[in-house]
Amino acid sequence: MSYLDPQGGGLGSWLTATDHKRIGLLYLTLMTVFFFVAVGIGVTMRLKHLSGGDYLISAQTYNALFTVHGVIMIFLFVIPGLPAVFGNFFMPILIGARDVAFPRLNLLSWYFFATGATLAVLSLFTGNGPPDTGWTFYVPFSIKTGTNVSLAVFAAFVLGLSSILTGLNFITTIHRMRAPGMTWHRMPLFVWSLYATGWIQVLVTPIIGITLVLVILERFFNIGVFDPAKGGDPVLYQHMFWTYSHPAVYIMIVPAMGVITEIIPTFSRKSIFGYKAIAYSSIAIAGFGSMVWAHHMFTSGMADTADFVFSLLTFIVAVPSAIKVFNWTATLYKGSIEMAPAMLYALSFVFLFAIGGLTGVMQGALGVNVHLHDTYFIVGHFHYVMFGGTGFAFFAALLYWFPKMFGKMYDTKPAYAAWGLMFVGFNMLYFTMLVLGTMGMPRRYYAHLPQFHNAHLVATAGSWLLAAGLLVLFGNFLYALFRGRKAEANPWGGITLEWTIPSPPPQENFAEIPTITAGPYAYNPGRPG
Ligand code: HEM
Ligand SMILES: [Cu+2]
Repeated sequence: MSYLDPQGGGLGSWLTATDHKRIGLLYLTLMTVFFFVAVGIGVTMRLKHLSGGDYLISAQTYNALFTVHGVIMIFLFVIPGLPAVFGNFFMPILIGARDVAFPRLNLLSWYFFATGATLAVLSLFTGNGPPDTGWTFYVPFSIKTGTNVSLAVFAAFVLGLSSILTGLNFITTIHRMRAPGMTWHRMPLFVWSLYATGWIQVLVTPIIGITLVLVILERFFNIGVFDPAKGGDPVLYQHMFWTYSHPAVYIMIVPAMGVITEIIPTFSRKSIFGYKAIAYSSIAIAGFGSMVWAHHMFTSGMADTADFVFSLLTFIVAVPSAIKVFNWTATLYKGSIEMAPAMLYALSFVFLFAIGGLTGVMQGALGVNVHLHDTYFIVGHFHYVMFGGTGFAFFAALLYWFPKMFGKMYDTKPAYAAWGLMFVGFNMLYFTMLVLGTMGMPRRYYAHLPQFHNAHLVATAGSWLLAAGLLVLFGNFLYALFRGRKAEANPWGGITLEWTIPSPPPQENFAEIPTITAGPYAYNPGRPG
């Protein structure tokens, strides 16, 4: 019996599910809905820029839209996305376990997620208007504005609890529940990436929790931690915010790199090049990534020494990422490459993430940063990283694992067409933003000067192609769910554990817990896998 078969009670059996696979799907469902809402908001913001002046929506609405768009995309999609959906579904299977260490805690994480999401939505319709601070909730504006900031901040706080519980659960599971013979160095690299991510989630998320609680206390009781009029310090807020939020970008990107590391060997029919370097570079990124937060604050006021140290550390954290790119390329070299849709998205990840990473290194340079700070360049950069990186990895993961998760095959032709639309639209939209930024177009501006208008038109047209591509991609998945032909156990010829069990997986994953005798990517016997 597969995990999808009804266990009595229909919807009720899903909402009380403790099976890690069902919980993964609960996250996927909710997340997809929010993702499309936020895409709709993004497209609306772009429509506004069809005119340089007053058009379609008011300036105050624009402020609310970019806040809500950012909050949903960051806190409800890219941060939780890969661990909550694919980590939950596949990590136990990849280590040969029947579930995570604490299945009921896992369900509780989902409820925290759903509650946080609901509160975020409520913040739009209650109080004095939707929050208009931007997703960073910077003080002093966030303590002065009359809009519904307290509820939005509280929503983010509850989402943080969800993230911490997932991290704890994964770390414990990976330590305690590996199948016999699965040593640390025989663990699939996606599992390594989730392990590194788990530590970031557990160690830094409490910091944002405290920060957000302080904002609420400041709003209700004027305690004066951040308010300079009372002896507080607004720059302290930025330090606390980024001490979490920079490492949070590694909560997004490290599991994405893990996904890519599973896909590339499968479609190159080669074992991964430099297994240990990839495993330990995840840990290195988690470590160094936690020490670079103040590169968001070069223009906020710090001592020259501090500026220098944070700039240097920012350059250093690029090294472990570069190691991975090198190892992926070396894996492809002389591989017998099959350009399946999942592989195409995975390779696009490498390309788009490289642009995101390089533009990040540019901003790590002090002089360049002063010029680019708070321009569209920043918006272009983080969309390359988060959307081109984590987003494309999310789609690659869906294309790779969809047959396993649902037991259905999708049509590859629309998947290729979706890729074409998305790839062209994406670069039209965000590369143009990089150019606009260097020309001096500030971010979060409602209106723009005439000299920026043509570029804005290109970006807006790009947003249409991108959105069309997303609709084709997800339409194809929906169609496959209902009409797709039955998937085999191993449609891509993968050799990690999930491909050894039926599609969709049986309720307890394995009839018999496997015994592991080799590394996870032993495509070339005789060589160390
Ligand atoms: C079709 C897809 C998308 C479109 C058309 C779009 C468009 C936009 C636009 C126009 C802005 C406002 C720029 C400004 O005024 O400064 C923005 C901001 C933002 N977007 Fe997107 N976006 C899309 C997808 C995404 C995705 C997938 C993510 C995350 C993975 C994301 C994360 C953000 C964030 C964090 C902000 C910053 C909000 C702020 O500055 O406070 N976006 N986006
Ligand atoms: Cu950062």
